[in-house]
Amino acid sequence: MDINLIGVPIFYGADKRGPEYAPAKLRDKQVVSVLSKHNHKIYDLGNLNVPETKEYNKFYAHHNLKYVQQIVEVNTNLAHMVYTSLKAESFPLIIGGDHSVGLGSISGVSKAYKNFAVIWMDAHADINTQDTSGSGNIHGMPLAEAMGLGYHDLVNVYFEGQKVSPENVFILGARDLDDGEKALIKEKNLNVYSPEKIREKGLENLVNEIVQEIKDRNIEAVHLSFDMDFIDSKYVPGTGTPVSEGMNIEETKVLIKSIVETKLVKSMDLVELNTLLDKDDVTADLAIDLLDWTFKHMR
Ligand code: 4U7
Ligand code: MN
Ligand code: MN
Ligand code: MN
Repeated sequence: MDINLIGVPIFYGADKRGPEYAPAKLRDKQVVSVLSKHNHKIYDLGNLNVPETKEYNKFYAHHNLKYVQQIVEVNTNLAHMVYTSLKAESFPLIIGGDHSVGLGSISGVSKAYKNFAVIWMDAHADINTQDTSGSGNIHGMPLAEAMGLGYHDLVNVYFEGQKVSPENVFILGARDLDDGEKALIKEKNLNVYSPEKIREKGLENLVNEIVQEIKDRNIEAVHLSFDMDFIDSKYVPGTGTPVSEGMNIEETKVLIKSIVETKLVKSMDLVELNTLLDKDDVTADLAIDLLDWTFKHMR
């Protein structure tokens, strides 16, 4: 398989420094040769430009959205990189950065595929809007924006309107939801599976169930968006918003393997590795291990 590696060194969505160093860290850890082992050809396209800004410009466009303009600019460029990669039949692997990049990735996929699904592995649902977010941090909102909910400039990134329909979104591992997010899950009847629910169903069963739904709907592609905080906080010191009661590393691998083996995954994000919070590189090494595992099972 051909893989386009796209670094997005951004922290504006988290409003906390650290995730912007992840692409360089993973390159130091030889991400390119690790992925090449599995008979893939890796094209490292480098990092997207992230514009500098002054801290006092944070709330320039909206009082409860930090750095909207910068996030819109980066995600527009990311969307086009993802779209052109897919058109060239090269798998876009997006290395964040914070999770605000999920919006650009999904927007690019959305221009390439009419009928696709998103599997969002995360302790959070990332479906806040400017009206429900307590933090104003846009990394807690990308999935809402991709579903057409939220601030106009974010909803209309790359092209106007909704990028993915809510019934094609599957959120795995969620265990820290804000009140507004809970309300939205009810209202839209979103597919959200907590770690507890995943274990109850059985890991492979759950994936089979999702795949069945996806196949029934003639879905052509799946975008996998992996937030490092999906994994239980005791294994991931190097992430900005860690949450306990998550799945362990083995369980995470079982899930990823069965998702990837469906052959439907055509693009992926790996986000929210915060190198400044990491201890002895354990989270960076874990990110490498997960990418190694993921692309070993990808053919
Ligand atoms: B991440 C939060 F309030 N929901 O909106 C928020 F708990 O990309 C966290 O999943 C968002 O890491 C976490 O600020 C965003 C908070
Ligand atoms: Mn997230
Ligand atoms: Mn998260
Ligand atoms: Mn986080």
